[in-house]
Amino acid sequence: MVAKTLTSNEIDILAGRLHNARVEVLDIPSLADDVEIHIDDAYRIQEALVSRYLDRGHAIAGVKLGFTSKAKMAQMGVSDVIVGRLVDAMRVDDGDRLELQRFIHPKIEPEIAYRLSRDIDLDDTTADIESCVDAVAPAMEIIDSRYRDFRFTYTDVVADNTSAAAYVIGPWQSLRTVGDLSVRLEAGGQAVEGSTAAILDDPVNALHALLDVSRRRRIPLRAGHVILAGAATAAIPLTAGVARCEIEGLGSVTVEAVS
Ligand code: OOG
Ligand code: MG
Repeated sequence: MVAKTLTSNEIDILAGRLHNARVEVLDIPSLADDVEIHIDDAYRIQEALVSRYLDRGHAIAGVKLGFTSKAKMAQMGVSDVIVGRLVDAMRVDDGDRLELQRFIHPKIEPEIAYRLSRDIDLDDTTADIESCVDAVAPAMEIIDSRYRDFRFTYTDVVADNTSAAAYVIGPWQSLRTVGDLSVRLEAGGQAVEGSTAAILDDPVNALHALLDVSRRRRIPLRAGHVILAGAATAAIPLTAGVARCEIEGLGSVTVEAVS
């Protein structure tokens, strides 16, 4: 069955449900339980959801990719890359504290961050995203699906701004190849290890995937934006204590989760 296009009013109501879930720290059932959502409308809901941050004086700080690793795709039962927006309110400084009460059921994952040094013209078919990136850093993302038990469909998670909740960036360094570096994340007494090669074989490929999705979904890519390339391993639950991610040759990044 083909999902019918939702009206602006319906888009707004669904974005409102996700917004309230975040603000009230109360999970909701899958939107797909009530309504069939086309992927185009899922990105419209995401935009309406993010605009609620902007209405409150926040600014877009960047973009994030999701499901760029086989481990994440398997963990979440999906099979395609997704893109969400990062807002300044989600940023935590390296080493800072993060209040767990803000979140429903947070998980943390190791990421590679890139920094855009120039605006990208989405209509320029010759645009070269690699030449518009000037720095790379170890990073961690805190994801917090607004859906009960992290159970969602592909369109659900796009609508929910790809579970984006918080992120922390380690020391920026000039751009270099980060194709196959070992990654270790420790949080809440658990540890996961992997390689940056799990990110589409090389995180640089996430930049190309991002440009492709951004063109189709009209997601602006601007100088100064942070790009999270997608988790290198499965996510682990974030509980009180220090979470730390170390990436070979890039150093480490930490956050202290407090209850
Ligand atoms: C969706 C977010 C996925 C990643 O790096 O793959 C993501 C989720 O797992 O809830 O951020
Ligand atoms: Mg992520």
